[in-house]
Amino acid sequence: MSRSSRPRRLSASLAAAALALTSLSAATAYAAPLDDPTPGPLMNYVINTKASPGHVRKVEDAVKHAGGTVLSSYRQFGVVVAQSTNANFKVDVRAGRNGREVQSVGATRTAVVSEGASGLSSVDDTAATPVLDPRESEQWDMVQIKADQAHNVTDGSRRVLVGINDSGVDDTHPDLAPNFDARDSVSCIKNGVPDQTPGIWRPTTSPHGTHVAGTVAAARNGVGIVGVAPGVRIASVKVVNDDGFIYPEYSICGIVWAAEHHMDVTNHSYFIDPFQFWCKDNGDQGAVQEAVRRAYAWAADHGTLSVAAAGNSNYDLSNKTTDTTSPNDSTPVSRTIDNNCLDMPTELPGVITVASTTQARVKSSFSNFGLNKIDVAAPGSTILSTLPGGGYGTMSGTSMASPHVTGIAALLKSTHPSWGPRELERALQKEADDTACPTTPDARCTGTTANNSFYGEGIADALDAVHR
Ligand SMILES: [Ca+2]
Ligand SMILES: [Ca+2]
Ligand SMILES: [Ca+2]
Repeated sequence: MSRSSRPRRLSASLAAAALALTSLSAATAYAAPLDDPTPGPLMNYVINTKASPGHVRKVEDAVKHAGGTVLSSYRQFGVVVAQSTNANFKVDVRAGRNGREVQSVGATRTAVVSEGASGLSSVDDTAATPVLDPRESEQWDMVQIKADQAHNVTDGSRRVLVGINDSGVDDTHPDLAPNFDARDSVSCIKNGVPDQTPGIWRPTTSPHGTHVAGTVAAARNGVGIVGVAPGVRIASVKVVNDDGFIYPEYSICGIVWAAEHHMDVTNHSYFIDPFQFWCKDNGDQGAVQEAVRRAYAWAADHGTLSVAAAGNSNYDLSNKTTDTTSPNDSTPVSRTIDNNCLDMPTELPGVITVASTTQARVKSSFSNFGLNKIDVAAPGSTILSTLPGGGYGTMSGTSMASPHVTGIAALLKSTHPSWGPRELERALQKEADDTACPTTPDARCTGTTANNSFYGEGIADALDAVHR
C-alpha cells in the first residue's frame, strides 16, 4: 500500500502562517521604490551573497526588485554582477525583497558605464521570468534538506534518469512535463508484464505518484514549485493498481524495467502487498522474499539505486513482534513475527530506508523507526507538491520523505557520474546531518546522535551532495 495520507486542505494554522508570510513579503517589497526609482547614471555593481556560495537566486531577485538587471551570476562562489540606473540601487538592493540575502554591494567603477546598457531586459519582464518559482517560499522541506542552497551549485543533470515506481505520473502537469521521459515509462500492473501503451503510465485512481514525482523533480520554470533535482529527468513506472495494491510481480517488473532502462535512482514509496512483513520461514512468503531480494540485488548490480519509505505504522522495524494487518487482500490475521520477516522493498539489502520528519526537525508521529534499519530521515509531514490535473496540494507520509532522498541521490549522481549504487548509498549516509534523539526521553529512540533509531545517520543533506 502506498505510504501517505490522502491530500488534505491546508490546515488552519498553516493557512494562517501562509497569510502572515504573504503580507510580510508584500510589506518588504514595497520598501523598494520599484515604481519610481531615482534616475541616475548607468552603473555596474557586484553583489555578494551572505555565504559562499550563497542564495544567488534570491540576490538576483533583490537586484530586479531594486530596478537592476542581472549581467552575470556566479553560483559557484556567490557573486552577482548587475547594472542599474537607479541612483539608490545600493540601498534599495538591501532594503527590498530578498535584500537580507545580500552581504555587500559595491559599484565596479567610478565612471559611468561607457559600453552602454547590456540590452538585457530589466524589471519590466520579471513577472514573466521570476527568479524563484511562485510557491517556492512554501517549500519548508527544501530548506530543511538545504536543496535551496544546493541549487546555487546545480539543479542536476539531464543525463540522470529517476524512476518514479508508484501509482503513475501525470506527465501533462506543467511542472512535470519539462522533465518527463515518456520513452522509458511503463505500466507493470497487469500481471507484472511491462506495457508501454502511450499514457498507460498515467494515474487512474491515485494522486500519489504525481505528488512524489514533483518532490523529486518539479521543474524550475516560473510555475508552481521546484523539486529537489529540477534538472534531472523522471520516468513513470506504474506499479500500483487501481485498488491500491502493489503485488510482488509488479514491484519486480518495475525494478527490472528501471535497471534495463538505465535509471540511476528509483523511488519506492510503498510496501509490497499483501503482507506488510514477508516471513522467511513461510513457504509462500519465503519464496516471494527471495524472488524480490534477487530482483533488487540484480538492479543494484546494474547501476540502479533504490530508495524506499520506512512505513507509516510508528513500528520498530528492529524489534518485530506482531503483525495484525496482513494479508490485506483477503482477511488479515493477527500473527507473531520476528526480524526474519521483512517489510519490502525498504528492508532489502542496499535499499535506502527513509524515515519522516516534521518542519520542527523531529520524527513524524507516524514514521516507522528502528536502530540500524533507518538509513536517513527527510521531511514527510505536510509536503506541498504536484497533483494530477495541474494542481498542487499537501500530503503526509514516509511516502513524501523518500522522494527527497531520491532527489538528493539524483544530485549526487549528477555531480559524480561514475558512482554506482554503493557509492551513492555511502555518500547519502555520510553527508546526512546528525540528529539527536528527543531531549524529553523517548524509549523508542535508541542509539547515538551520529546514528539512531529515529533518524538513522541523520537528516539528508542536499548541499553536501553537490559540494563533494
Ligand atoms: Ca516549477
Ligand atoms: Ca536500508
Ligand atoms: Ca550520522
